Amino acid sequence: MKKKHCFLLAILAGILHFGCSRPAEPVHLIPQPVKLEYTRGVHTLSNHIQVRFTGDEPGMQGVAEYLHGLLKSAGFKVSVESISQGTNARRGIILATDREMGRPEGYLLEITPRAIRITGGSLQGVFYGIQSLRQMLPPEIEDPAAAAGIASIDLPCLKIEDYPAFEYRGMHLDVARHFFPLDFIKKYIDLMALHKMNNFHWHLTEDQGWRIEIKKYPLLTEVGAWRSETLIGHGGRPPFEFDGEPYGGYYTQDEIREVLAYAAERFVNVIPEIEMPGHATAALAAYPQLGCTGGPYEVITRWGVFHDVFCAGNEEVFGFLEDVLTEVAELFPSPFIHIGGDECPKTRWSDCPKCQARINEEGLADEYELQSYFIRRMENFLLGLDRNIIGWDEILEGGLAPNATVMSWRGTEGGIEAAQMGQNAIMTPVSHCYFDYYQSDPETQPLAIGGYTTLEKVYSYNPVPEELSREEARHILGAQGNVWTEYMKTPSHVEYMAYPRAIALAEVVWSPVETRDYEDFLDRLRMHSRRLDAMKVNYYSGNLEEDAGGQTNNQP
Ligand code: TNX
Repeated sequence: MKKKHCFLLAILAGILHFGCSRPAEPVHLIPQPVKLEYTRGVHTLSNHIQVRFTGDEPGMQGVAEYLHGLLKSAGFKVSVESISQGTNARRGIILATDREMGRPEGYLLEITPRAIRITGGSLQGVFYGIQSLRQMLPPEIEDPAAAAGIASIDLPCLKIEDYPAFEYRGMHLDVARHFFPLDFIKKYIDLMALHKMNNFHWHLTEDQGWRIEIKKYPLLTEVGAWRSETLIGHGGRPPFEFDGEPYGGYYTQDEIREVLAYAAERFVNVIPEIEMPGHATAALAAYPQLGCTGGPYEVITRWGVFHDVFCAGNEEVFGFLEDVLTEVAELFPSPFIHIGGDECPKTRWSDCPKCQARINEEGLADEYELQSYFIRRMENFLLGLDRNIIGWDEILEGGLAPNATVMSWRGTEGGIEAAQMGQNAIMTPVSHCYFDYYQSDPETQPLAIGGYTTLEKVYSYNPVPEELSREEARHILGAQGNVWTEYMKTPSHVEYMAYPRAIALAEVVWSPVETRDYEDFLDRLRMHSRRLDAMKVNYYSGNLEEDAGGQTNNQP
């Protein structure tokens, strides 16, 4: 070849290498970022990637290592190095924080032909920038076996400016009606993080099982974590049919610490829920003296609301719950602890001399005020441990505890009432946020509790009720999807019910309401589903199959 041609070819190769004009696939992110602008060029990630982080930021090394882990599973060689603040690094993936940004969860992500720069309002913001980058990498990176063949990845140059609409972006999981293994809890948390969700509400105690080890009260798990059998089919009315199989399980405190460490690496706060005064039969089966009648009680084997609850007149009950909450608070760093408060029948209290004596001594009007007395006492105790309570919206009845956050589930009214009183609320109304409800024609679906909440309906949700003024609306912290598991026995069934509805909710709580566009969301979700496939998530796929009319071949 002539010298001149070689020279031209070298220039051409140079242009290609620096990617000044090569097109790359547009990105499809969920949740949709606040601002995304494509710039000229392509950034090519290939064999050796340098991750550089500002060294004097505590915790940044952990975030850099997390990114290292992601890229390593793509099969790349990665080095991680610390640089001092203010160093003008020009190549590699550069992680930094800028507290001046004023939005701790926000980030800027800039991809140029030479560098990828992620600047977060805090480490959490950097982490969310990394999640956006993760969603730009091929889905195979989620599955190390498939990722081995990736030689290089072309990313379009762009600039993203992003931050969440709401500070509370939650998913809940009931591990009491059915119990789920530790690995699945971690996967559930990782999926939350992928979609920039930040609060995992872990529903740990119920009538049908107590699932957290409490050192001071071993019978809670020796007795309370096990039921003799489980209802078959839908448990509306008798006659009931049972499977005759003992069922149970619980998490040790070490296992819980393992989950908390995993969640902390992903900036997911874990809120434990210890139910009181109702939904507590499993605890009563272990320690019958804590109920009004003294028992005997059995761990419940079917679904519903049950009459035996913690006695509100017995001091031993408060001592017991304070001990339990002390261990819980030692384990969980969460600023919030959920104390339940829902569906507490007042029948036993009406007939109980101790409860009636308490009503008299405290000058309470009725059993509703007795429930409020109960919750306020627990709130006071937890405030002493520097924690705030969250309770289901029934905690408004008989008077709201003064620092409580209300989880509005029976509708939006509870949240509206709390916000109008100047107290915080998290929206989780059955109408839009119950992922145990049918998501498509029940004829085509596995047995569920009832209801009908499609993906589109979840996507249409606006957590701020119209009734609120701007000032009151500030008390709406965000929203949460609830996954009650009466009718879900396996992790794959939980995934089938939770996904993709949880992804729609993730966009509702993160992206500005003005950017909401269901068709566009579906297009992005179709692309995104390849990542879910690589992560082996058993999401319901009926929404993604054009003209399928809700029919899908996949099942739990
Ligand atoms: C109501 S939501 C409950 C749960 C059930 C759920 C089923 C709430 C605070 N209580 O105990 O599992 O309905 O959808």
